[in-house]
Amino acid sequence: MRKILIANRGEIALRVMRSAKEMGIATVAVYSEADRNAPFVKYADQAVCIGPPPSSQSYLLGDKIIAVCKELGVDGIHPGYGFLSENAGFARKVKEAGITLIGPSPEAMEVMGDKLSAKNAARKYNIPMVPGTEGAVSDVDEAKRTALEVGLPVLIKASAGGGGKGMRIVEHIDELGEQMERAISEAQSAFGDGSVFIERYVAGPRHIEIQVLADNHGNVVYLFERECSIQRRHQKVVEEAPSAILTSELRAAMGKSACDVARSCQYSGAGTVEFLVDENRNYYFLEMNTRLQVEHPVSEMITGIDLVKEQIRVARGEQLSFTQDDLKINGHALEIRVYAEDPANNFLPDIGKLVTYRRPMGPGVRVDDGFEEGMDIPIYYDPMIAKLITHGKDRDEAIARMVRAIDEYTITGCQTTLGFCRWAIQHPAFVSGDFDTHFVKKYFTPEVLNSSSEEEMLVAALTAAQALSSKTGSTASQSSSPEKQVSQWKKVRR
Ligand code: MV4
Repeated sequence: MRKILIANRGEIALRVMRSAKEMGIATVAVYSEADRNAPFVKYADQAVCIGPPPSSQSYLLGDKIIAVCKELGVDGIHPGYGFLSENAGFARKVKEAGITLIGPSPEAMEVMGDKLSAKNAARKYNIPMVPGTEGAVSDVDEAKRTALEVGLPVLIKASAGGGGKGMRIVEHIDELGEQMERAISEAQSAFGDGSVFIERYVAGPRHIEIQVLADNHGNVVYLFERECSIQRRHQKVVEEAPSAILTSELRAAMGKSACDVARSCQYSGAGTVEFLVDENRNYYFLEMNTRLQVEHPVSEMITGIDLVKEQIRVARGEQLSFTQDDLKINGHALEIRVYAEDPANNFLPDIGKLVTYRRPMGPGVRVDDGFEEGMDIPIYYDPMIAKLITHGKDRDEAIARMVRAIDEYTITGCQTTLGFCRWAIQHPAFVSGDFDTHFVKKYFTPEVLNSSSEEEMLVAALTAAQALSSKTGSTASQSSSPEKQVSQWKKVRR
């Protein structure tokens, strides 16, 4: 593999190119008109504009991307995450064009893309799963029998869904029929597939996922877990590795189960197996993501493995460069996602221009981003500005580093989730490790972000400054009240 095309944008395109460069592989970027000046376009050895800003007219045009590959003599495609990364149809076309997709086979994508077929493949390996229906249900009486058998509440899940899409909770048996009809018609219109299934609802679970790597020589290894319970409406906020609650026994058992899930679909490359862990530390397989995930850096930090390089090695037909016994957990890593969203305003996207953009630096800090100061954040895509990752000798050091790095980060021009993440990782429940997937819902209100003491101090300081400047006639702003200046200051702060 001498030249690869990255069928993606932003931070992940740049991240993939960096590993390719270290391996002596040439890189090709494809970009939309909205991304003309993006760092990933400048970083690539070659770059081709493939269309207007909407991803349906650019980043999702598989045929056009394959045509670019043929024109430029590209022999591998890295799809990143999102866009075409889990599209089996695209994977098949890439293969037919004689190009290597850096990812699993179309068949593995298909098996794991459908949640019921994923569970059925995994069942042959005795992997723990939440009790529920084995196949799709459309008969209300059958659904009721299952619900009573496994115990209420239950969840109705769309087989073609995933990541929380198309889920419905049912508390009372007499709601089941109506909810099922709704779930089926919703799934039909959202995914073109109305298959739904039922599972017992696990009430306060943790979301823990295992990173796996498999080559085409029968080697399958796990790179430990990522704790992803701190999320908001299925959007992850903080990720860490390792999890504060896994014992080495549980880690080994979940790791083996994850490798078995990979074996069940003859997986190849990097993948993630998602589990729920309940309050008694029982674990249940949920689904497998057949791509490199956003939060992969925390696994890289604690293992020292470059996951993108391993993906490329596997795609070239090589063996993994290490065995399970070579792997050990080194320290602790945290990642926060920095979004251009306003936590004070229901996390509405707050896109705009990055007027000031200064990254944190120093020991144990990694920033994966795709922006430079002065750039506009395009409205067409996910508003993630950056991933901020810290590594420390233990969890306390990783948290302290993250707080310090957040405080060094200077972003003005739009609201960001930096302050929200700072609040989350300093919350007593997070610090103690005693939290579940309901953390944000349980503890967050917009008020927690305007620390009133901080505000009062600022008002006092500005009042003093104004009193002073009116006496001396100096240049300090005299036009607005201290309260207004504080609110303006808070707006531009980060
Ligand atoms: C569940 C569950 C409780 N019980 N399944 C949401 C994402 C998708 N991968 C599966 N999800 C869940 N499945 C049963 N049987 C709770 C969730 C869930 C969740 C899972 C992981 C992280 C955050 C979550 C937030 C709400 C619900």
